[in-house]
Amino acid sequence: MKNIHNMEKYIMFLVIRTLVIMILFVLVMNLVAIGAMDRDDLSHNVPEQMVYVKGGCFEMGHTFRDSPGNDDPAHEVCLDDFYMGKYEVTLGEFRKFIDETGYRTEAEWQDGCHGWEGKGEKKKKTFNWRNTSFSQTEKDPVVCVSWNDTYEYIKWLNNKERKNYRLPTEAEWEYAARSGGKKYIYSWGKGGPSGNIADKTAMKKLLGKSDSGGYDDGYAFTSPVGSFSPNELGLYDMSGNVYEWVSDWKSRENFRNSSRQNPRGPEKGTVKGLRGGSWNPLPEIVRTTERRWAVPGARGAWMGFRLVHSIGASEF
Ligand SMILES: [Ca+2]
Ligand SMILES: [Ca+2]
Repeated sequence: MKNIHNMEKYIMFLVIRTLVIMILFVLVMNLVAIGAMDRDDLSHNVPEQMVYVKGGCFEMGHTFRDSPGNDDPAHEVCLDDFYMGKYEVTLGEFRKFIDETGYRTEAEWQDGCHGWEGKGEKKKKTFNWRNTSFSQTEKDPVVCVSWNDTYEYIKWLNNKERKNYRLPTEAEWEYAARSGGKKYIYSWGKGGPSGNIADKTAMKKLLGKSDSGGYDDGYAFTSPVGSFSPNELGLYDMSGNVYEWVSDWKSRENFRNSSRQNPRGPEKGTVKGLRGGSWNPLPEIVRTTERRWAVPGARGAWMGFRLVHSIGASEF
């Protein structure tokens, strides 16, 4: 009887042990699956027309010591992951917003936009996103949009698509333009240039300088987005084509004492940031660290924007 009792206890022990092993196995497999889903969500479930930008730390600002400019001093910044639009927002995309909402841009109900006429910039009441002073395709970046106009466009798009699009912060823009914070003065990296900048065609058509040599991109004004090679993150036209509005207010003091983690600029200000330069004939402004500003109501035929989308906790 004692042997039978011991045998029953042993069998019970084997059953319980097997059950415990099975439960542990199922738990571990579930945890592995959840981890894989998280990674998949971050790196592959990317919104349409956007790329996944893996966050990290980099030296923002006057890294190259080549310009005693407004990007001083260089300082370390660390960013969370985010998604960024491959392209500047196009004329065709902006037209959908206008068609659905009837929105009137600031250029249209105020005193127009700065365009190009003859050999110089000129502000005219008739210039706006539909009539920029030069011809554009639906794939060209929308221009003559103020920072305030971009705010209205993003509000409409977020409501329509139930998303969280926004303008990039200045730090996100620079980190992305430099292919994840690399020491690239221009977004095309080493070699180049490759983009729509103040080239031979621009010098000839805009300024009448027929003898100017060097790089020729073939476009005097805007070019369709994605006409040139992307940078190492798959982003097009980060240097040149059109300036891109960023979300930050300007503050030299804030840049000097910038917070290290996900800086967003000061709470208040009078002018908003613009990055990346444009087709307009000022070659130095296409540097990745170059910082420019304008009042939020400003518009020019060289100013557009690009979207980002937050991931998780960095939403704002
Ligand atoms: Ca050009
Ligand atoms: Ca650009």
